[in-house]
Amino acid sequence: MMRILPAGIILCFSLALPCHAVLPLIVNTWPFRDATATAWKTLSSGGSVLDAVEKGCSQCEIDQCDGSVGYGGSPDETGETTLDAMIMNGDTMEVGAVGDLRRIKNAIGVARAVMERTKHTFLVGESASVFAENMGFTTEDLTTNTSFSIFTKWLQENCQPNYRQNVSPDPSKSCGPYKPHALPQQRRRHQLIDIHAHDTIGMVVIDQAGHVAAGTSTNGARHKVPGRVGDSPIAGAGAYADSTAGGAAATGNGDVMMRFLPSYLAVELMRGGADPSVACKTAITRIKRHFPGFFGAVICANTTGSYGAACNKVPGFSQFPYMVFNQKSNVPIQETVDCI
Ligand code: SD4
Repeated sequence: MMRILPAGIILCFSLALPCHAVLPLIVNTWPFRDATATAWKTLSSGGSVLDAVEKGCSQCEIDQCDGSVGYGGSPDETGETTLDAMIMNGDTMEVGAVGDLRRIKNAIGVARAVMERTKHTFLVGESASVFAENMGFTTEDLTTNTSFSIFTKWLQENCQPNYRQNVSPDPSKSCGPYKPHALPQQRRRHQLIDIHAHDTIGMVVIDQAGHVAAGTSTNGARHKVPGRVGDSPIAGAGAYADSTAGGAAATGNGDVMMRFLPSYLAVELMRGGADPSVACKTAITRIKRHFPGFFGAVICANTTGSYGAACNKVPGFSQFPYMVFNQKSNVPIQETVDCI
């Protein structure tokens, strides 16, 4: 049994209930502390859960968190940085998303504009940039000295690694241009994303009344094929929110993870009563069954304020750090989960 106090603190009378069950709650992927703090500040100064997700993820876009969020990171095969982002309202089940967004820094802001200023859900590429510009977002070059030098180094190294397969010339040796060749009998299953070239921000915010929002922002995969959109802007893959159950968000190899809708699965499991840690683990296990070497992690939170995370253990990645902020901690706290 549990009782919700006016301050939003949930007392755990049952030992079965995790004692960190406190609302409001912010959970986000990776140790992106400033993003967590910004989301909390937004919420505590009267902002909605959507405002908190938007501002929190925008903070990472400004800070270029780990070089994997926002401008100046993950140049594609042509050297351009393109952005993916989404935001979801767990009360109304509305979603706004952008993929392959060019020349606009505030991708999650544009995602929110898609949600609020169109009847669509997902805009991509050049057209998304035109939409953003029309909505008043500034157009600017997303290239920085850092992204340019990552790109030139990659060119000097014969475009290695890259995401091409079943083409000639041999993509493990060359920069193309590529032409398709006959598919082999046995398809190889790749570990596509370099675990050191990643780190999407995925955030779940739940307020005292149990309203849930979730969102993501990323510059995707380094050296991606132009036009590639990852899991992060896809509802149910990158993030999912439902105020009758909870929220979840994912990070990692989006090319693989998007096929399993791990955020949707985790929320559905929580709806069925699964503890957030168990829900996250199950979402990871489902992918692992087919792609044991995939790199990825999921964060989960339910509407009682319980939360958890899970990740897939691969060489060089055995623990996953994530951020938590609730009434109890009153500061952003970094937590770590052992990968399975
Ligand atoms: C993508 N999921 O575009 C993102 C990248 C990422 O940790 O999260 N890496 O595939």
